[in-house]
Amino acid sequence: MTAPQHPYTHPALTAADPELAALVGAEERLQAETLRLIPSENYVSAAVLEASGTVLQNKYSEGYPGRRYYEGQQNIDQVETLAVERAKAVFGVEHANVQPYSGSPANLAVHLAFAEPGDTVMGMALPMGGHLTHGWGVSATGKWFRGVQYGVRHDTGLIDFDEVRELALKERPKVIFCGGTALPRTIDFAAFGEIAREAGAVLVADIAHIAGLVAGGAHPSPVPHVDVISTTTHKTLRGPRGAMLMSREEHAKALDKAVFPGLQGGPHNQTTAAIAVALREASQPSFRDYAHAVVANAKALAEALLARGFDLVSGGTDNHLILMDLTPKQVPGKIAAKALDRAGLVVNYNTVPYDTRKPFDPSGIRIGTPSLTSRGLAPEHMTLVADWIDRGVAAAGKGDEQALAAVRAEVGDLLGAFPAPGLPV
Ligand code: DSN
Repeated sequence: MTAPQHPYTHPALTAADPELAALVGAEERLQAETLRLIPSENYVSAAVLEASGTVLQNKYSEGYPGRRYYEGQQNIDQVETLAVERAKAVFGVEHANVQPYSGSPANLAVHLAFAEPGDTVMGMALPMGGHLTHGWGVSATGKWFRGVQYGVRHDTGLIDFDEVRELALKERPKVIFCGGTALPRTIDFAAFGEIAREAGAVLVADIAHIAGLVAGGAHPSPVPHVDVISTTTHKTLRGPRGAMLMSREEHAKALDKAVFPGLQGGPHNQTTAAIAVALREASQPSFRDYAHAVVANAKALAEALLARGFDLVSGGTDNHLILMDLTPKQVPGKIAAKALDRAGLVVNYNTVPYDTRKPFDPSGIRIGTPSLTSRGLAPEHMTLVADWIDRGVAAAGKGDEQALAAVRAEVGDLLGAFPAPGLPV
């Protein structure tokens, strides 16, 4: 395996805190030398990285542009306005709030805007591919609100819209969430829209996973069908760790009030700046190519995995994500994920719908193609990636560390030719 040199590019940090600088350097090497397959992760550009490490960090800005509780906002107001205007242009929405600290507070803000504590909210069950913050019991959204959950069909792994409609009409939730964290298929926003209108609910599309695909035209947009869009900015959108809420003008005030002062204090201006940069990148023609390449890679990888006998939830993928049930391979998800990590393939273990195992030791693993596409890997490389996963899972079952080391060497060899954005070379 080639061992590329990664000299520290953080001289002040290295001088002030060598221990911490060494950890940052080690993480840079890890991200350079491993194939990162976690579908919610990515590599930001050097420009996004620089924007998020600026003196904007030093400024308090409670409020919104032109309506702040602190002076000295001459530049910050323009930064936030730039981010907002770019979000509106990229996603074709009337209103954008770029202040939520991350996806979980963004979704809590949506609850705050449209429901009272104790009200019923509806989302996809976490073990079916939904998100904690869509009313799942262990989250504040499930403790302070009454969460009811829909799932996917056992036989197809797809959402059953008859079930969703029946539940919505029976429970009359104030808010319905669609979207999630382990959904390999296109979300039918139009079908959710019809149901939400019939039930009198506010429909929220959580597009955190697919925001970059929507921006790049590789997944249908929720805009004509939903009331609110919630998204993180750091997954397929390739921005900093942050979030946005978007809507038509009629919901702007409620959302803004819920984010600040409802839930948060001062926005993280350095993150707002980096979101603005990421949105500028997402508006370029090359980002459309990126979004479509993410999907092409995922489809090629799914085909190659199916050819090797893997059981994919819903039989494949339409987007960036593949959910694999390893039950037929007789290797638990956690054991497979940890072995693949030792082989230089970074994945996460995950429940699969109707999992008979526990969430902390489930049957599946979840993989995705956003990061490897950012490095320039193409469909022709996906046979190799599937082969490594196949060998890694087989080695996990046998405890064959030599086989894992062999895969790791091959991964390093290939990745040497595909430097990751934003990392020192
Ligand atoms: N962001 C989610 C994911 O990894 O998909 C978890 O909250």
